This record gives sequence, C-alpha cells and structure tokens, in this order.
Amino acid sequence: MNSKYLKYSSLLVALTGLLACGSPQPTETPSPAEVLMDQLRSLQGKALLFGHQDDLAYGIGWQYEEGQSDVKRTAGDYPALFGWELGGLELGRTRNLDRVPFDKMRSFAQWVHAQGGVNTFSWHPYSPVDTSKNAWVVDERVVEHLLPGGSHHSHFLAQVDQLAHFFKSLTTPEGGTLPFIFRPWHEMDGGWFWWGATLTEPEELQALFRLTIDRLHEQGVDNFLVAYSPDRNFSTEAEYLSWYPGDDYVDIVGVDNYWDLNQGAEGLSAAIQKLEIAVQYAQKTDKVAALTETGLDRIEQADWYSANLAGVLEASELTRQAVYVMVWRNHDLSHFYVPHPEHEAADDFRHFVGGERYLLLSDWQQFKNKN
Ligand code: BMA
Repeated sequence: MNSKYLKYSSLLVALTGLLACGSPQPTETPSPAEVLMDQLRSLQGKALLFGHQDDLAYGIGWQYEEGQSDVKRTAGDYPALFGWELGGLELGRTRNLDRVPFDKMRSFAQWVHAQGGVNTFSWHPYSPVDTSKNAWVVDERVVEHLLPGGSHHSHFLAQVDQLAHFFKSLTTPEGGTLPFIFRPWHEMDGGWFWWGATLTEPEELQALFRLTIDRLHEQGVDNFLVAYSPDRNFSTEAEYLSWYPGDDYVDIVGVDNYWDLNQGAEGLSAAIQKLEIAVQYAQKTDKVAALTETGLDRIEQADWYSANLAGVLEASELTRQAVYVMVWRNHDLSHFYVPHPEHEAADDFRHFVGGERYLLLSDWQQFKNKN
C-alpha cells in the first residue's frame, strides 16, 4: 500500500494548499489500509498493541472453541493484534502447517476486523523448488530459481496467486476487503529458512520481496500494509537495511527478536539498541516500528513480561515509539508464549498487559475513540 499511501499524503498536501486559497474541502476518503496506517501512527510514543499468534484458533488444552483465547483466559480480554500463518496455502492446502483450516482463519480475521482489532499474516512457505521441503530445510539455494528467468518463476507466481485469492476472500459486510498487515520473508538475516542468509544473496531476497508484493498488487490485492522483519543479526542501520526491499515496499519496520531478550542484561541492551535502530529508521521515513515477534518459550522466568519485555519496550524515548509487540503461539504445554491462568508467570503477564501503555482489544477500541 505504501506508494498509494504516499499518493494520499501528497494529495492532502496539495489539497491543504488549495484550501488555503479558499477552494472546496477534499472529498477523497482514505482506503482502509491508509486508515490502519494512520491508526498505527497515532500510537507512537503513547501506547502499543499487544499481539498473539493464532490466539483464537487454539491454546493450552483447547482447540476451536468459540470465543476462546489464552490471552483472554489469563488477562480478561483478547489481544488487540492477531497473528495468522499462511504456510501451506501456496500448495492449495485447506489447513496451514500448524493445521489451522484457512476457512476458520478467514472467519477469525473477519471477527477481529469487526471488533476493531488488527490482523497480521506471516508466511512460512514450503520450498517452491521441492514442495516436500518445509521452510526450515536449508540444503539448497531456492530464491534464485523463483526470480524472473529462474526455473520456478511462474510456479512461484502461481503460488503467490493462491495467497491473493485468500486475501481477496477476506471480505467485510460493507462489501470491501478488510485491511491487514503482510509480513513476508521474515528473519531472512538468519540461517534457518530456505530464503535466509546462508542460501540467499541480499539482492535476491530484495527482488523476491518486491516480486511478491508487486504480484499481489497485480492480482488486485492492495488493501494491506507490509512489514519488514529481520531477526537480530544487525547492529547498525546499514546492516538492518541489508535485506530491505525499499521504502516504496514497506510500511512497518520490524524486528523479530527472541534471542537477545533471553540473554541477561547484555542481551537486553542489544535488543534495545536494535529496536532503536528500527524506530530511528521509521522516524526518518515516516513509517512505524514494531517488535514483530518475540517471546520466551514456556516462560520459565516468571517476571519475563515485566522485566525483559517491558525492560526493552520502555527503555528509552525511542523504544517507546514502537506501535506493537507480538508473541508467538500457544501450541500446548511444551510450546507456548502466553501463560495459562495458573502458570507462575500469569500474575506478571496480567500486570504487564494491564499497564497503561499496553492495549488489549477493548483498550484499543477506546484508544481509537479518544485519538
Ligand atoms: C515455529 C513453531 C512451529 C510452527 C512455526 C510456524 O516458531 O511454532 O511449531 O510450525 O513457527 O507457525
């Protein structure tokens, strides 16, 4: 949406000029994605959305129970931001790689939108070169084959078209489609995905990123914001931007960071520094910054939320500009990031999300009414 958003902003500038000359009021209404971007901007320095992956689909000890959410069970309300995963959709599957049916995902996303929440989609695609290999198989170069001229270019485009088809089905009762955040090719600076640093040159990843977004636009999907989310493998802005597809392609500059938040004081200062780099870049380019993925699996440190996570997010004037934070999914008692109500970290979690600056769903509804 980025180029359109710029168009909207420059239109406003032009119209402001016209208004100064006594000309008529602007009539162009912003698109839902532009509205979402403005809402995210309004959070900067004031508050941030708390997000959880797969929150409505399943949690610890339950699956697909209407109205359920582990965030709600423990803290009394739903998150304000909801993460969903598309891996498997590119193969035409009816369920994603974590067995979430895409039909249910669509209904969840529609419910979230109707409640005023925000949906964000990640994508861990299987290798288009060998679909028996999931995102974590890193035994051959893949990305070069997906680019124009590559052996699997048209196959890859057809896969992106499957995503486009799904995105276009995210309709609203008003007859449009709901706005969302798309966060493709995340953690590319790590070595654990086939599109990652060990098998891919930065220029190839940038080209793949642009190709993906351009193809969605060509397929008529333009009601979305794009998030760029490297992992923690940078310590300067230049390094942060090594994989960056360009300002025209990105709305949200993010960081995925689990590791630094779980390595004592030194790790925390590294996490702070990295988030500050993203925020400074967002400020220069009129984008917003977010901690797009983080967490401590099984939360074996009872004060992790208030000590480590808030320790990073509240560290400085810069880190306080981040507009959302999302923790990963609650699969079961062996893999979860939000504590269940009896967990030893539950009180601390309630205290954290109960803080003034941390918005759950109804806090976010109220925030929008006031701002
Ligand atoms: C990982 C783990 C996996 C999951 C994948 C995609 O971090 O949670 O179990 O399949 O994300 O959601």
